[in-house]
Amino acid sequence: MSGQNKTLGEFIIENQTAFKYTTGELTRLLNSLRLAAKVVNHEVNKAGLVDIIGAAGDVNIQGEDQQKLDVYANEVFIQTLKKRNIVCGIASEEEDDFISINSQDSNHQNKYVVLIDPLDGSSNIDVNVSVGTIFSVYRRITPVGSPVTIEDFLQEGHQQVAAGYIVYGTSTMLVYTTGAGVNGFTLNPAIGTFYLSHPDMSFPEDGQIYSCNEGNYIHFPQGIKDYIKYCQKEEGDRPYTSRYIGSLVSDFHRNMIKGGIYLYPKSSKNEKGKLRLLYECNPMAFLAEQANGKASDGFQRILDIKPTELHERVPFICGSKNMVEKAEEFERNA
Ligand code: AHM
Ligand code: MG
Repeated sequence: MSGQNKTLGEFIIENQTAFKYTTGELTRLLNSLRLAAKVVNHEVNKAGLVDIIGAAGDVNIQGEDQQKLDVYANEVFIQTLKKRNIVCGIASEEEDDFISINSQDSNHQNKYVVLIDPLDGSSNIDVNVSVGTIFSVYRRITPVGSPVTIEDFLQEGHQQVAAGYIVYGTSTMLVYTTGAGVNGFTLNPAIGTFYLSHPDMSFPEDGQIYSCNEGNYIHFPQGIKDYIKYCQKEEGDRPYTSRYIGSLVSDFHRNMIKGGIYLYPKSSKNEKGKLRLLYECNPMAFLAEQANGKASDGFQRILDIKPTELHERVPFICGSKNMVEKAEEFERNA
């Protein structure tokens, strides 16, 4: 079968044997995320109809409360994973604490925990700009058969078993890795099927796009300011092009295809940066490395950072390898 005709469902099954642990559990987990993605996609696509079908806080024609889309997406992903009894624990950017599943019965046999940012960049929804879902999967480290603990979630990023995102863009795509490269699937909305459209995705080693919120420039560390000036300098293949959607998944996706760097550094306003290590940076870093790119906090590899709390933030620099290394060089020499 040609790659172009292959569906995500077929691809997941075909690659099942490539997983390190082949009990079929990860396959079921990825299938559940695929299902939840389609449900959320359906709702996100209706966002522009808010004046017609009602906004968050309204009661719709069926007498149901209209929810904010990020709250809705959070519930869809959590409920899908819970009801299908796929994982032993979930942590979400939208929840204060992690969720332990089936702590009351003997169903602790599940081995995986999922960490999720259900709708990243949700401030873009009202203006019809792309948003995304980011997910990250680990094998639990506490014994199977007992309730999960915080330690199962605070693992270093290099321990991830799978990670991916869904970008609800001009097309909806699901892009993921299980540690053997990165593959992208595009949803055919007419029949609700994801097709393999971007096999073996890879960051060009060099790029000419830089993505950061330059409104924060005066608050950036000196090394980042110097790197941005470097990007803007007329020399060789520079100046680079500035492109910032303000939606991590979309900025990352574009940079992976075209070559580029994404930066959310710390600033004098935001001592640790803005992005969350567990829900945003680690999964994107795993994807970046699997796609020949690089992810750093400016000084060290993101995937080597030992998390200390669920909602921890870190500075994030990610994208084409040579560009990230150049930014690190400016940080070191500042
Ligand atoms: P969120 O999790 O509250 O949606 O914030 C994450 C988003 C990223 O998608 C995006 O890259 C960044 O925040 C934009 O932040 P800013 O508006 O400060 O540039
Ligand atoms: Mg987010």
